[in-house]
Amino acid sequence: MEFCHYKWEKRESGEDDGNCSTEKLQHNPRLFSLSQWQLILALAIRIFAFGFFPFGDGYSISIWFEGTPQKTVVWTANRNDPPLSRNANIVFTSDGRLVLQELGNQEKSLANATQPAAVASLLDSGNFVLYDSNSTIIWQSFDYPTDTLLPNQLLRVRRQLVSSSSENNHSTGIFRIKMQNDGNIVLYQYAVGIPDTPDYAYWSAVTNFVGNNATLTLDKNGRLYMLNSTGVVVKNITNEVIPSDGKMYRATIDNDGIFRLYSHDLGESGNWSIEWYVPGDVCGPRGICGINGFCDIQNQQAFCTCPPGFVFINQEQMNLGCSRNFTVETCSSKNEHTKYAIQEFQNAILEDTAYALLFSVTKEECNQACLEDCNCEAAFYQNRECRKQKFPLTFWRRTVQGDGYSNATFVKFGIGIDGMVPKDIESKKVLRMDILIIGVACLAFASILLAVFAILIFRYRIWTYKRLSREAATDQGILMEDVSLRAFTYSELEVATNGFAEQLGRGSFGTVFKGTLSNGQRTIAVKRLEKVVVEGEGEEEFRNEMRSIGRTHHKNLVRLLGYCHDSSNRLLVYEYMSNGTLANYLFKSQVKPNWEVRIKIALNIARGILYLHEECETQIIHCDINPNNILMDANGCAKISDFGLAKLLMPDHSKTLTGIRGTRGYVAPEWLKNLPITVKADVYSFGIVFFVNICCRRNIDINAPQDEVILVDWVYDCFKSNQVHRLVPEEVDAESLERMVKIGLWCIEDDPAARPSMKKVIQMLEGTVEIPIPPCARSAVEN
Ligand SMILES: *[C@@H]1O[C@H](CO)[C@@H](O)[C@H](O)[C@H]1NC(C)=O
Ligand SMILES: *[C@@H]1O[C@H](CO)[C@@H](O)[C@H](O)[C@H]1NC(C)=O
Ligand SMILES: *[C@@H]1O[C@H](CO)[C@@H](O)[C@H](O)[C@H]1NC(C)=O
Ligand SMILES: *[C@@H]1O[C@H](CO)[C@@H](O)[C@H](O)[C@H]1NC(C)=O
Ligand SMILES: *[C@@H]1O[C@H](CO)[C@@H](O)[C@H](O)[C@H]1NC(C)=O
Ligand SMILES: *[C@@H]1O[C@H](CO)[C@@H](O)[C@H](O)[C@H]1NC(C)=O
Ligand SMILES: *[C@@H]1O[C@H](CO)[C@@H](O)[C@H](O)[C@H]1NC(C)=O
Ligand SMILES: *[C@@H]1O[C@H](CO)[C@@H](O)[C@H](O)[C@H]1NC(C)=O
Ligand SMILES: CC(=O)N[C@H]1CO[C@H](CO)[C@@H](O)[C@@H]1O
Repeated sequence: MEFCHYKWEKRESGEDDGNCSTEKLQHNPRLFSLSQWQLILALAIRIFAFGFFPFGDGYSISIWFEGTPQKTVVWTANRNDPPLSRNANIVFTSDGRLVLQELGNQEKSLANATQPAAVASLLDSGNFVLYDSNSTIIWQSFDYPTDTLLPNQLLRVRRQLVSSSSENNHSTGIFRIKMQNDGNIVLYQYAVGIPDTPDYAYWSAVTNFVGNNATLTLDKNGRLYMLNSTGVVVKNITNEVIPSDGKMYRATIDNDGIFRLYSHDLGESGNWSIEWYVPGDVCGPRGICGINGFCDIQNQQAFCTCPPGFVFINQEQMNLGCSRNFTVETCSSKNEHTKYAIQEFQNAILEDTAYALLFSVTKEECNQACLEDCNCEAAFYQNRECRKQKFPLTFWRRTVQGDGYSNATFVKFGIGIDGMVPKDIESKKVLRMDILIIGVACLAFASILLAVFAILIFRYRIWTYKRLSREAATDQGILMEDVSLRAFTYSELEVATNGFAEQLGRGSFGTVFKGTLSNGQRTIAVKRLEKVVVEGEGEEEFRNEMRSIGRTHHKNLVRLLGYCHDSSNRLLVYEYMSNGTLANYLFKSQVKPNWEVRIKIALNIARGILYLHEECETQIIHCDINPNNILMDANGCAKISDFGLAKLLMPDHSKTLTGIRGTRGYVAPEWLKNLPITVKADVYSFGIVFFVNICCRRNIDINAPQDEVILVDWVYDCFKSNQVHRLVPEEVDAESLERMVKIGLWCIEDDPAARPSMKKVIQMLEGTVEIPIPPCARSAVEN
């Protein structure tokens, strides 16, 4: 096989493309028949160009729209490389490689084709392709998108577009849009090490479980849609468009994190016009103003500012966020001269990481509470709740009016000394004067002063030491009180529940009643504990336990608002979950939740358990996860309740127990075998709840045919006989279903060590890791 060795040089600025001979201007010009080019143009329609594009003080190798006045770049090779010098060349070597040669630098590959290429060509679609000698495509730029998707380009599963760092610099920026293998299209913050988890996502097309190997594509009419693995349109992302021949389209994730669909009239000299974009809120892209930075909206654009006392870490790169421009005194070294000022940011929300919550307070009270608490650095006020925060603040932004959050007011407490006037410089001056005076004094009265100082300093130290430790203890006390919850009296709760009139349900730990607080403004659920029988369990221990539960804040956990410990009565006050238990939701509701909803619920539950196991201050093993203590809120979000209660009955998890805890059918085999209980016991219970949830039927259904009575046995049989489709009431994607069944089977492995951690379970549910075939070592444990 013979290959030609051609090269072409970078395009000189201002040089007229018309210099190329007509022979070069053929449709889809083939690189191997040309030499000494400036750039390759897909000239039949004169839309795209490939070659050296001005970048910084040099060039980048790019593909751009030649047919528009803006010369918009759509692809860049080795996008994170520094600008190329004038003497760089693109060389198509005689052995069929496309490389970059630059004086003094190592040769660099531009296309990683596995075989030698015979022909390179820029197609009219803007795709730069390499063919082998049989005219088969062996490499194409469309497979390695940067920030732009062009018509007929496919964004395949697990591929993503990553934004550019600025309009004129196409190195990777801080946002990305990913085609996930669960079929979802998600916008995430981008940086090395940031995983595909909802914590970093800021928009999704909510197309999960459309199926596997789905592909996002843009068609020539500017319509974005998804194809399944067989090439059938399964989901339209943008609405129907009126076909138009005279328009060019591109979909770009811009450097401001917004994914936009643009159009441009062919032959027109105007700008690109925006056809569609997500998210709708310019402050929506997560991380746009970095940590502590506030994203404001000005002229419909995101505008970053720093709170008082903070400055941009880098004025040129506001997404790095803000840092303090003076040192803060810690709570324990509080001195009387420190003053605090407050700045209110209206209609602002942030990622809530409150360390303390106050309920039923006014804005003024919230403001005052933060001012008086030396631990409080900011507070977030919404729905009569005051959430005290510490720096750093994340995802802090102005809300768009009318999105339901607009009533939220963020109250920021700038911290300063003597009313926000930083004294650093002044106090340094004073210090220097002191040194000078002491120096002179020392010369005069050296020995006497030294002796006196020694005694004084020694005494002062002891005194300050004592004072500091006392203060630290008080501060600790304040903090504990804040975090701990409201302590109710029995009669208060009797009134709130109207004499325990309306029973909501009975759980393993007691009966739950509905009630209201603050003159009917807040609905609550009061749980009367009935089985707390640990001998000698004093009020203090009970309160400590309540505090530790009260410190848990997670969107998939039911929040504890307060408690009551009056003589023999122990009651817990929880937020009210209007849509009842998961059990009722699955088995009793008129319209059964669909597959997607059920998967979402499984993820909610898994995230709540993960928080208990790994993310809260002290690890909490739930011990009784079942569909009756998973509750649904008004938005269809599942939340776990009753966590932390097992400890009240059974203070030492590592000891073996005489009675079986937990709910029949949901307990892990180690409970029966008197083995130590670990977090993996919860993973087992989760596995059972998971099957109940995805199969939408009871764990034990006596009305079912005999071999289907016990759900997990039936699941196991169906999995072995390749009939998992029988498990779900509706038609679902077979591969997704099989994956789900495998996840559940891993969770209910007999051997606790073989069960995955909740973190792993979530990764499997999100489809970010492969799921091996479970060993199915489950012996028939009949509880
Ligand atoms: C392009 O942006 C990257 C990342 O922000 C930066 O490191 C690089 O210096 C920039 N290059 C030029 C030529 O401005
Ligand atoms: C080609 O592969 C090399 C080494 O694996 C890598 O450094 C380079 O970024 C790749 N280039 C492209 C264009 O994918
Ligand atoms: C081209 O096709 C022929 C016949 O189909 C085959 O033998 C040969 O290996 C192919 N060459 C390449 C580079 O794929
Ligand atoms: C999805 O793609 C993988 C490899 O990329 C392949 O093994 C699998 O069979 C595909 N699944 C479907 C349903 O096409
Ligand atoms: C997508 O939109 C096209 C054109 O409006 C329509 O024909 C098709 O049925 C839609 N497909 C889906 C899956 O909604
Ligand atoms: C294109 O947009 C830029 C900035 O948005 C503006 O300055 C310019 O006037 C526009 N050009 C045309 C032809 O509309
Ligand atoms: C800190 O920043 C503020 C403006 O935000 C400025 O007025 C003040 O002088 C700065 N203080 C120091 C010590 O740099
Ligand atoms: C919650 O319950 C109400 C009333 O029963 C119902 O109308 C609503 O659809 C439910 N919401 C969800 C998300 O299930
Ligand atoms: C705290 C706050 O801003 N509350 C406002 C919520 O919205 C109502 C009605 O728009 C206002 O009256 C409140 O002042």
